[in-house]
Amino acid sequence: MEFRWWKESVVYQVYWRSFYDTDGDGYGDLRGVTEKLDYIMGLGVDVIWLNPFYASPDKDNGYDISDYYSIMPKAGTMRDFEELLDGAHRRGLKVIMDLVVNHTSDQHPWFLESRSGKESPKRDWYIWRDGVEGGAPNNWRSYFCPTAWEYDSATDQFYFHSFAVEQPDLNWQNEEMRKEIYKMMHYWLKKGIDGFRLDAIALLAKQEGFPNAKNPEDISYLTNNPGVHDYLQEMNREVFSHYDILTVGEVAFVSPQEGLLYVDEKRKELNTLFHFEVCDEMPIWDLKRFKEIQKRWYDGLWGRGWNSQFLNNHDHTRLVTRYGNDAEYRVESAKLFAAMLHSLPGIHYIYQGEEIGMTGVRFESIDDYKDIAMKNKYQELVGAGMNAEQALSVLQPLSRDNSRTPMQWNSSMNAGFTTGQPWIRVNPNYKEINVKNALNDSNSIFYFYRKLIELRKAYKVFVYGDYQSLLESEDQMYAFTRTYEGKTLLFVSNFRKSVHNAVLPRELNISDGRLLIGNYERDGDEGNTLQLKAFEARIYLFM
Ligand code: TEU
Repeated sequence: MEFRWWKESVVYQVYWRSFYDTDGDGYGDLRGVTEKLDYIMGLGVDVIWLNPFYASPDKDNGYDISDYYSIMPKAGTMRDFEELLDGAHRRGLKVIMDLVVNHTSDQHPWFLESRSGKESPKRDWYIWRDGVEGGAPNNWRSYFCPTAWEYDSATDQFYFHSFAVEQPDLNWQNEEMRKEIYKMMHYWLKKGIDGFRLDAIALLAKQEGFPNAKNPEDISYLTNNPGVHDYLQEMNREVFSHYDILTVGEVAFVSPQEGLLYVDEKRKELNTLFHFEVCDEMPIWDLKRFKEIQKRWYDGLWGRGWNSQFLNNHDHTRLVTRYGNDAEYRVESAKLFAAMLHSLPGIHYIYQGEEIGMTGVRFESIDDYKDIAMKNKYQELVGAGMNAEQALSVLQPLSRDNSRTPMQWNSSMNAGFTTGQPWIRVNPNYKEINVKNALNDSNSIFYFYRKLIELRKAYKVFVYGDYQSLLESEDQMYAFTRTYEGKTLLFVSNFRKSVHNAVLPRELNISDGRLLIGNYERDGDEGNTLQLKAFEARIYLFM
């Protein structure tokens, strides 16, 4: 496989609006990211992924863009961005931008023009259809609404939206529109950014004729439709191939075979993808299933395309709360998941706050939640007759706001995030869980992440090693090896809350290996039987 810098990278995701506020308006901002670059660099990561900060009415926290060329005032100015980019580059950090090209805001001038009349030159830049029998053109749901169509009385037609009503989908069949998008991509790349995280990129092509779905609840009809690869190959040819960048696309509802088509190095589309077999499709931790997913994706991609590893982001409840243990074993489980993800094949993504073991939240009132997806769903459930309290408790565990609360810097007011009124409530546990405490404790989750990243730099086997799963029949223990150029890395772990023995294959004699890192004090295990404590994880190296 070809060498590319991003294969060896660790990415740190900055949800800027919740990261650090420098002007007291209650929103994090780009200057806040710049101020914290030394902190980010201190973790040892290589790349920063910034969530969208383009001009936007902000109905979906920046994923509804109204001008691709300017910056949302909450985030700052173009100058602020240039300073951030410059500060990052001076520290050897790369910056990738989140880019949303499946849809725009309904306030984007293109859409306003498109909406203005059937004869508008931009009519075809979006997807307009006549209704059927007085209703929507078909029975599809959108990600955020019970229907994917919005009626517009001005022209007596419906427009299509895969997400919120305020996020009309662009019509990728329109070549003029595609050219405008490519031009805009060049604009940012020429500014010197190091790549894109491509939002909802597998949604670009729509099903021909928009046929009714048998089961409208299964929204996989929105994604991975014929034609999507033509657009991505064109995008690569027109834009990506001219730069040495990282492109990572969101590709939901695909098998590894389908996923490979997006990232196969020979096909020249994207560098890597986020598949959602874990984060979207595995609501609670299921190790057996996780192992099976890892194996299938490894078999599907390895040697041909590059995978990504993550267990949370701004859309998914924080990993200790959702998959680990956010009470008694918060620190142990956070470290276990970190060691596991970091040892698996693919780029490792860290979502801000994960490195200090931040947890999800449970706000008491729907008014404390800000997420449009949750709010819409709440309305839908209550509208269908569910009582309000129950609707809230059904939606709380997976609300996207679980991961969007402000970064916890210290134990002062608002966790040191802002001197103003934070746009979303701070997690009440900030007095205990915060960066300052983490940096003062040599045993903290933060330093564990940092060590893992150092190890990746020191031993290429973390990046390039072939993967082999062990202890396959165990459903509460995960062990695997990675092997590369005569070195073998062994990851071994216990997901129980109690002590358990791991019996490794005979040839893996612990006494021959070196413990690189573990989340408990080293003990005296020898031979091939390891006694692992609650949520214990170790990584050994054999050479
Ligand atoms: O998310 C795309 C999307 O909806 C799924 O792939 C995702 O896993 C979702 O959360 C389902 O649970 C992207 C952004 O990450 C998200 O924040 C935006 O709201 C969305 O696109 C629309 O732009």
